Amino acid sequence: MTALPVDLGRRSGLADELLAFGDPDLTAGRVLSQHRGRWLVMTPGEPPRLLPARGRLHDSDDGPPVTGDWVAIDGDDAIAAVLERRGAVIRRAAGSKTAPQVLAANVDLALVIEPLPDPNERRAERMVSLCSAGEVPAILVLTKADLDPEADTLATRMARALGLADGVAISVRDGSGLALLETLLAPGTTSLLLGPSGAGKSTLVNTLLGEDRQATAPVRAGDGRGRHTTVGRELLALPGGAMLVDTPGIREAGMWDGNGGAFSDIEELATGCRFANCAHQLEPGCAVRDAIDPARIAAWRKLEREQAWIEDRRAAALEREARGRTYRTIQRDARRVKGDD
Ligand SMILES: Nc1nc2c(ncn2[C@@H]2O[C@H](COP(=O)(O)OP(=O)(O)OP(=O)(O)O)[C@@H](O)[C@H]2O)c(=O)[nH]1
Ligand SMILES: [Mg+2]
Ligand SMILES: [Zn+2]
Repeated sequence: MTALPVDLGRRSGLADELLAFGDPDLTAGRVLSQHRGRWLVMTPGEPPRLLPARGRLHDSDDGPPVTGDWVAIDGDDAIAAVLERRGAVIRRAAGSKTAPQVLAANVDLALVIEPLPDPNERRAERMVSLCSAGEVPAILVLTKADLDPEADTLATRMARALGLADGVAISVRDGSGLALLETLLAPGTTSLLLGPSGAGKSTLVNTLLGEDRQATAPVRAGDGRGRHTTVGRELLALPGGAMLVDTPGIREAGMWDGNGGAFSDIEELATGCRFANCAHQLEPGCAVRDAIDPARIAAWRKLEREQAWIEDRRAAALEREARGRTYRTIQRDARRVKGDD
């Protein structure tokens, strides 16, 4: 039986990247999903395999491999290196003040998902900030368009307010918007679904796949919230040759690397404010206040404050680490003097 040629997404210069490691046994693969200390990795022409990663990867600055990573696999079938991440969406790890979490790597396009009839523009805005910070272009996708007759207008208006090039309203029930969305998922590219639980991410994935691969569940009757049905991030190949990452519903999307210019509308107008540090509240001569939705200005301010807070935390953690290192060096030198190292 000949294996089907599997497209794992485009990656220019892959062969050279591998050669640069200087180990002729290395082969390239792509991480489909993560499983407690093992990664499901696909190499072209072979079924996916669960592989361990070399210990040093766990402590590296980039952290262990994540879904979407291109990795180098060594002769012993272990992940030896993570290749440069081109486009990654990173948040502050839930419950941590000082650790990042890469949600997915090598992402060409993020689909910021909000469900109709009650999409949350502020939540979408935060997602767009994380995407921009990771140099991942984003589009807005409003799901469950069958529940709102104004879906298309709303998608266009909200996308514009968020500074995005595209906003699409889709429904898997009546099929609206799906053909348009599929044109945005180009063969060889990797797209990432980002949105709250119950928004219909996995239902969309199944529809695009043409099979019920991902588990889905109705939202709760009382408050319409999702049930966190999807628990891991998974890279899947669509029939048209595009790749898509299904993700668990996001509860928290803490800032990590700034808003990446997601508020360029505010920042551009702000050059016309009388005061350089204008917060666009009550300052005289403000060029932003009358031009931008007050809720967006408030959101910008909130994210700026959050970013400043996380940067303080990160700086403090680095300092602690540096102190710890100095202390360890002193201990080691002391041991050397005693001759037991
Ligand atoms: N009316 C309507 N309901 C939809 C549509 N798409 C999905 N749903 C429903 O929304 C509910 C949640 O769908 P899921 O696909 O499980 O949502 P999810 O975003 O994957 O949720 P998590 O995995 O928990 O993050 C299911 O009951 C779906 O049938 C749609 O286009 N219209
Ligand atoms: Mg799901
Ligand atoms: Zn101002």
